Amino acid sequence: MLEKQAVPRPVEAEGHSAHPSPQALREMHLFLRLAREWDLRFERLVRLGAVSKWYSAVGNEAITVAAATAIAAGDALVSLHRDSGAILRYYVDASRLFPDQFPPLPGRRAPPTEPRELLYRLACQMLGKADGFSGGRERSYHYSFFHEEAGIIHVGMISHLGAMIPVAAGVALALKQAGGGRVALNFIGEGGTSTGDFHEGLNMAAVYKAPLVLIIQNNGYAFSTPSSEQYASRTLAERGPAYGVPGVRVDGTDALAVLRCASEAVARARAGKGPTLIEAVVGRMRGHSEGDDSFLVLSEDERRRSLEADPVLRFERTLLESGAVTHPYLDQVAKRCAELVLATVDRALASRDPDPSSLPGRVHAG
Ligand SMILES: Cc1ncc(C[n+]2csc(CCOP(=O)(O)OP(=O)(O)O)c2C)c(N)n1
Repeated sequence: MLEKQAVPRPVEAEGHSAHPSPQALREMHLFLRLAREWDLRFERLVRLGAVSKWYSAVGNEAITVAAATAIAAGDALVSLHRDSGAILRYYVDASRLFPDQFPPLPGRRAPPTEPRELLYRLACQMLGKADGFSGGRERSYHYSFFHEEAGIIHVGMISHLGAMIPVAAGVALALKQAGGGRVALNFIGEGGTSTGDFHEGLNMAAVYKAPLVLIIQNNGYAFSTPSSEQYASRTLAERGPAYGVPGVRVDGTDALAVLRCASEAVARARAGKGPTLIEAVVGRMRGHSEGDDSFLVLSEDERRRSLEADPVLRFERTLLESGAVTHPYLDQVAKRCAELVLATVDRALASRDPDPSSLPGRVHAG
C-alpha cells in the first residue's frame, strides 16, 4: 500500500497555503458548513431513534476542517470519533461536488473520487449498512478506507483514547520510508493524552523524525472529567518539547489560526524535520455523546460562552467582514449543504442492511 513513490509528492498549492485566496477561503467555509450539517443530521437521527449513539463534532469543525485543508491527496488521515470535518475535507473535492460554484483550485491535489458516492458510503458506514466501508461489520467511525488511486489513506479509530497515536506514528514512519514527502495527520482528545500510548507514540515519532502532525482537540473535559482533575501541566502543548517536538497552542475556534499552525507543521514534516504537537483549545458545544448528560457538567455560563464561540459562525463573520462573501451566498451554501446531507443520509437509511451470514468471523451454530 505504501510503496515507494506510489503516490506523487503532494504539492504546496493554493488550497493548502497558510494564506489562502478568497476562493480557498470559500472552499474551507463549504466544508465547515458541510461538517456542521452532517453532525446536525445525525444528532437528529439519535433523537428519532434511528441511530443508537453519536459523538457530535459540533464545535470542533474549525480544527478538523482547517487541519485537513493543510494536507493533500496522498497524505494519510488517522481519525478518532469527533473528526467528521477532517474526513469530509479529505475525501471530497469541492470542484467535483459543486462545479458551478467551485472551479478547481490551481495546484490543489484533491482526491479524484466521485464525492456523492463517497458521502453515501460514509453515511452507510455511520448507519451500519451494507454499503458502508466496513460492509456493515461496524457502524460509526470504526473503519478504515484505502483508495490508493485517489490518494486516500484513511486509518480509522480503534479507540477513543491514546491507542491511535502509536498507529499514527507508525503510518507516518511508513510514509517516510516510502519517500515522497507525505505526512500523517492525527487527532486526539485531551483525555486521550493521559494514556501511556500518547507518550510512547509521540516519543517514537520524535525519535524517528516521523512526518506526523498530532492535534489535540482540548475541549476541557474527558467525557465528564474536567482537565483540572486530569492533568497538572499548565498546557498540553508544553509536553511537546519534553519529547523534542515543537508544541503549539492555538484557538480551536479560529479556523484560519488552525490552518496556519497546521500548514507550518505539515511543511516541517514534509521537510524531514519530524512531528509537531498542536493543542487546539475549544469550548464544548455538546456533551461527550448525544443523550448522555455530560454537557450538564459545564456551568451555565461556560455552556453559554462555548455556544457563543461557535467556530462556523465565527468564520462566516470573518468572511463577511473581509468582503469575500455576502449573506445570500452564506444562505445558499448552508441550504445546499443541508439538502445534500439530507438526500445522502436518506438514501443510506433506505439502503440494504448487511447479511450477517456473509460477514467473516461469524459464529456457526451447531
Ligand atoms: C480504555 C478505555 N477506557 C475508557 C473508555 C471510555 N471513554 C471513551 S472516550 C473517553 C474520554 C475521552 O476524553 P477526550 O479524549 O477528552 O474526548 P472527549 O470527551 O472530548 O470526546 C472515555 C473515558 C474507553 N473508550 N476506553
